Amino acid sequence: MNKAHFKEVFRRYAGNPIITVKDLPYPANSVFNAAATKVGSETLLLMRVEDRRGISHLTAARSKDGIDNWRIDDQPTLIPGPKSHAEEIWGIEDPRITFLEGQERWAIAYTAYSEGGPLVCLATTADFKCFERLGPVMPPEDKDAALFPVRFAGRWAMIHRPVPTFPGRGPHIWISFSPDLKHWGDHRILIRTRTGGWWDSDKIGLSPPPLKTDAGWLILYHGVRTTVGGAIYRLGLALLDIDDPTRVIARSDEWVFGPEKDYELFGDVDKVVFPCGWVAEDDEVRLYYGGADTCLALATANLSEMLGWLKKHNVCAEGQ
Ligand code: BMA
Repeated sequence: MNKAHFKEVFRRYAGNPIITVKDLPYPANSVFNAAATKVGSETLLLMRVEDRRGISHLTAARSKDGIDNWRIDDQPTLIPGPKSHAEEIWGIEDPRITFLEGQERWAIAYTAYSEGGPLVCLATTADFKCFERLGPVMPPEDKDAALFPVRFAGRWAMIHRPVPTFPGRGPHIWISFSPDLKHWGDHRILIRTRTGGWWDSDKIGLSPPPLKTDAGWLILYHGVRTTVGGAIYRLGLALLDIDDPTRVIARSDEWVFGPEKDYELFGDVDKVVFPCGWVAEDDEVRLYYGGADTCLALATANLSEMLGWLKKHNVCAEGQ
């Protein structure tokens, strides 16, 4: 289909990028890949900021409408603590926030860049000022993790993306379960990378946390294809059964969103759209994404349109 005739499901905010390194109150290299949540009536972003050594930390930004007038913390909000948390030696990256129902706390799943490679860590907070670290919950290499907001038969569930040492088949998206957020097991593959020429044939990973809808858990994931011009990071949709999140009931054939604008095409890493957070209010979803590993941008979509598009593009007749 001609690109020009594709009806955009996600519509870019005309004022993009919404936050760049020039908006930070201290010097840094880049600001991108932010988690998002509502705190009271405000939208909070927990942004990945890469400093001028190349090490990332997380900084909070708050806005009344989730679009502009962002108030950014004067100092980094959560900094790597390699003295007590050795796994954070080369920084903390790409957070995803989930409000845990019944706990009155948010959980943050983030990537710690350890000497053994990137791994998944969890922390919780009640105010985005004090954080309680649970430490590493998945060994390297593993990233792109987020929790579901509810328990399934008494267990928490987490989506993540381990990288296999087994050659030939790309890294898949996995799901694991835990009684206490600390000890994880019952690991299984949830969504596989495709093969050959597909847009998501080299690697895939969860983007924002799963979103509860009447049709099931809506999943937005990034898919990577490596070309002679470098890797292209695009986004696809999937749907999981509401009671059994190990069951994939829909997955899109096409990508639903990809790099097209200059702030997505050119930056520290070209041709990347990388969301780590979305906020749903009634039928409207605001998606916050990193553009080319350099800035933060916003796109909006209607939940009903996303689900309608996924139904039309679903490759799962029965599960996967
Ligand atoms: C992924 C992560 C993201 C980054 C993306 C593109 O592996 O490291 O933080 O945005 O690559 O460089």
